[in-house]
Parts: sequence; structure tokens; C-alpha cells
Amino acid sequence: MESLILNNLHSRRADGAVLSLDGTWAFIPDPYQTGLYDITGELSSRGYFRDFSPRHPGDRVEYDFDRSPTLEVPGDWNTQRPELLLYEGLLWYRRIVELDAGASQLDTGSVTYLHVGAANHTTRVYVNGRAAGHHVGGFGPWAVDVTGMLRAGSNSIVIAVDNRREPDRIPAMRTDWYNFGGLHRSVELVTLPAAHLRDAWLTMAADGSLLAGATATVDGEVSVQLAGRQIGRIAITAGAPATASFGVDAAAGLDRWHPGAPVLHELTFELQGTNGEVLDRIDDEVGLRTIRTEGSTILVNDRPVWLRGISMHAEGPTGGRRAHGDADAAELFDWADGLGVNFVRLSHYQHDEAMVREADRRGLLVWCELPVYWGIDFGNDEVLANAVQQTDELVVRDRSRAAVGLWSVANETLPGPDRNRFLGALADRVRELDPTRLVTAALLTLPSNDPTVHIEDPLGEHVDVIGVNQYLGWYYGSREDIAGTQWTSVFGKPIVFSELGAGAKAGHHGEENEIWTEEFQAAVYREQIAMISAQTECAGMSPWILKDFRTPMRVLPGIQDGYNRKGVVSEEGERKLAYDVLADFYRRTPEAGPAGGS
Ligand code: GCB
Repeated sequence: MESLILNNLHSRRADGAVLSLDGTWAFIPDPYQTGLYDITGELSSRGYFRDFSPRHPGDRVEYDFDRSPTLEVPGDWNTQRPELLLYEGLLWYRRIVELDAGASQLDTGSVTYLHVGAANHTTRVYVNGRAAGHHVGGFGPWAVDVTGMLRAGSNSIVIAVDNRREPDRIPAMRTDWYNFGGLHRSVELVTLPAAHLRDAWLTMAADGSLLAGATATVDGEVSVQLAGRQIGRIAITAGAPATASFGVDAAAGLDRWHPGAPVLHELTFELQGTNGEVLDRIDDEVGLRTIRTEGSTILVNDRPVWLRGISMHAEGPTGGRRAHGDADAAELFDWADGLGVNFVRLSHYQHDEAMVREADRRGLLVWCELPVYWGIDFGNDEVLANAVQQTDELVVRDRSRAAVGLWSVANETLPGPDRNRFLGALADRVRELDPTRLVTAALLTLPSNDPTVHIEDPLGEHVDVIGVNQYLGWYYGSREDIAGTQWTSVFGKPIVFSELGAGAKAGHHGEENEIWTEEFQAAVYREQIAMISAQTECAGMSPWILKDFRTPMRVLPGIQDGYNRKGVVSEEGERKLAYDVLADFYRRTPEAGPAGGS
């Protein structure tokens, strides 16, 4: 049973169709997979998924969720219990759901899905001891159909999450971030009429026309209403994604969304049956803006916009834990806003929907990214199939968000025939799902003796914007060399410095040439800013990174202690000197960029 994509939960929550399963779940860590297999390797007849409890003195059952410890959902398991801090493996969650005989989830005319906002990394769902479905991928939203599996009274929901790193997973064996395991986003039961919309979206194309789409479970039509006016219809065949394009007049008279000046309009989709009866409805809000490139410039609403950005991981504002929900989004974006950004790079995987919706309301452009990062098995077709599935989850969830300007297919991958083909296929898939936004990837640049860096990576052909990660003054080159560096590509496309930076421990002060001091980091930022301001092909930057973040790769005692220290704020929110250097630059940089537009 494959998982499927069920979108627009925002509207479903408001309509009361959602039963939240967030809260306390019992758990059993299972590094040997005892809950799945017996000693012959067969599926165990007493597996944990059966959720047996020993009821009689003679019952030979060697587990008991009722007497097991608990975890909160949503949340990573690592930071909730000291014994799980470095745990990588299978872990079983169990929750009992009580339903009355009249509960909507038991209504035979309805469909009920179990929806998971994200679970890292490979997940199996069981309802009352029966397998309901599975999913591979740690950051995308997904659902399984549990219709008919629930009953009046107590229901056992068991979810087994496995976060082992494997060579054929995405990401693979090594990442410079923490492999937080578990149900780290919300879990919900969503009950809908049998005839319903699985997805409905609207976005503005580069020419100001509108592109809308929907997927429904029945044949019919979807009426699209924008700012209280019907702008058109989408013809639907059951189960198949459908799209329709509406001309520029559809958005006539409606204010545009723009970075720093967000305007959102009411958006409604109504699924109508073949006799015109209304079967289902989704309410949303949407910003309208165009985004395109011209030479090396990015234009939003036909105006040059230079990306004054910052990169972010999905780590909460304090406690070095996985971020989730509106409160984390608001606090992280407050820190970013203090820098004067108009852009955030949500690296290196899909972040919580709360982040993208908050960016929509704040008027921040967003770069969304797939976890195609270091060491992916590019020659493996199954890995490609999973990457395509993760692409679908990434793009489908946020296609209606004006904030999203760029989809990134990868970070720091080495050129080669398999990789070029793989990432080319992902760029094609992104454009198939959403032809209205820019495709990018963060390229790896390595040290060279030539002060002019020529970007020739063949991936440049497939993207609209060339992301460049460069660590001049940190991993290579001396700080004095930064100013003289020139960047150019053979592609004539905008270059965005998607990473740059240096490590500093908050509160550690000293000379500018003393590594790990705030002064050292600030000095690298000053040189980088001067160099980047002079680049004619550059359309923006997102330094690495807003906040120090947990990673097992960074072990230096007294300095790193398990954290990457390239944040401009510490993991607990203390600002470093580089924060002010960057804020000062962004405050004096006009919308079109330091040079007044490239
Ligand atoms: C990079 C990676 C990023 C690392 C960063 C670093 O190039 O894209 O994930 O955390 O460098 O600090 O080395």
C-alpha cells in the first residue's frame, strides 16, 4: 500500500474534518527489528504492530505498549529522551484512539486518511493490527487510506519509524545535520466525503496569467473563485491531476504580492459533480506575483529583486531540536527579519508547511529544497524514483504559496553522467508540476588558483538560477584573497551565493585572525559582502546560516560540542557580530541590489 499526497489540510482543519493525533504516544525502540520479524526472518505473528498486551499470567508476549515510556508528537525522538540522543534505527509509536459508534471516521459514506506531516525516514502504519501503508522519505507530507480499518471503541494506531542511514536513501550516509528521527510533524486523521478534492492549487505564471490545478476522487468540475469572483473551471477525471489556465484578466484589479509587501486574496475551490451539485470545497488564500529571469537578473513582478537572504535549517529556536509549527516559524523568522532579509533558503530538505505559510504572510521569498545532498546513489533507478516522489511532495504542498520563488533539486553534488541525468530528470519533474517558478541547485565550488571562477557544471543547463556554495576565507583561500575573486558562468544566468560563511562560538572574542572568534567570522562577512557587491552576474546571497545547528560532524570540544558554529546567532539565540555586519549591509542595499541591479 503506497502512500498518497493529500493536500490543503489547512482548510480541512478549519472545517473540522481533522482529528489531531498529536500528543503523547507510547514507544518501543527496536534496533533488532524484533517487532517485525521472528527468528526465521518471517513477519512475526506477535509483532509489535499487533499491539498485543499480556492480559493473562500465561500470555507469552514480551512487549507492552501500555507499560512503555512515551514521546510527544510532533517532535524528534533524540532530544526528548537522553537514551535516544544518538539512536538510529527502528522505533515503534503507539496511540489509542477512542471512537463513538456515531463518529464521522466510521461513517460508511466517508473516506478517512491517516496523514503524516513528515516522519524521518521510512515509516509503516498499522491500524488495529493491520498494515495500512508505508512511506519512504523523511521530510515530505503523505497519507494512507484507513477507511474501514477503524471501529467503535478503542483503536490501536501503531507507526513504526526507521531513521537508519542507508546508501540508497535520500539523503544517504553523511549529512552535516542531525539525523533527527521520528514523527517530527503532526499526525492526523482526516475524514472527507467519498467524493473529495485531494489537492487544489493556483499560481501566477511569468506572463501574469493564472495556472490552477486539482485532483479529485470523482469525475466533475472544479470552480475556482479568487477574491470572491469565479475566474474559471477545471474539468476533472477521477484520480487524475488536471490543470487549467486563465488569462491575465483573471487577476485584473487584484494587488500583487511582493517581497516586503505581501497581499493575500481569498481563494476557493468547489468540486461539482456531473449534475452541478457541490461535493467538496477547499478554502485557501493566495498571493499573486510573477517571477522570472532576464540574463543574470531575477525579476519579481517585472522588477529586479536582489535576494538579501539567509539559509536556515529546520531546527527550533532553542534546544537543538527539530522545529515544528507556527510558534517556531514565527520566532525563527523574527530573527531572520532582524537581518533585513527579503529571502530565506530553507535548506536542505522540505521544511514544515507552517514556515512557508508564515513566509507568505511576511512577504519573504523562499527557496525550497530536496535532500539530494552528498553521496547520493545516482546510478540507481529506485533512488531516482524515490527522488521523484519526494519532488512531488515538495512541490505539490506549496504550489499556491507566492512566497516560494525557487525549487532547488540538489546541494553539492559532483558532476558526472549519472548525476547530470538524475538531476536533469528532477528539474524536468519540477517544471511539469509547476512551470511558473525558478529551478535551482546549489553547486559545489572547490579551491582554485585562478581568481576568476568559471562555472561550467553541466547542471547549469538544467536550472534557471545557479546556486553557488563557496567558503572563501574559511575552507580555502585566505581572507585577503576574497576581494579579488570574480565569478562568471558560461550559462548567462543569475548566480546566487547560496552559502558562504565562517565558524564562530558566540561570546568567544579575540583578534580578527583568531579562528572561532566572533571577530574572525565578522571579518569574513565584511570581505564577502564587498566581493559579492562587485559581482555583475550575482542576483543575491543566502549566507550559511541563521543559527548554529546540531550535527555529529562537528566535535571540537569547547567550541563546537556537536554544533556547526556558522550561525549568525547561537543555538540559543545570542547574536554574533556577523549578524550586525549582515544586517547593516542588507539595510543599505536597495531592492535591485548593491550595484543598483546587475
Ligand atoms: C556546505 C553544506 C552545508 C554545510 C556547510 C558547512 O557546503 O552545503 O550543509 O553545513 O557547507 O558548514 O560546511
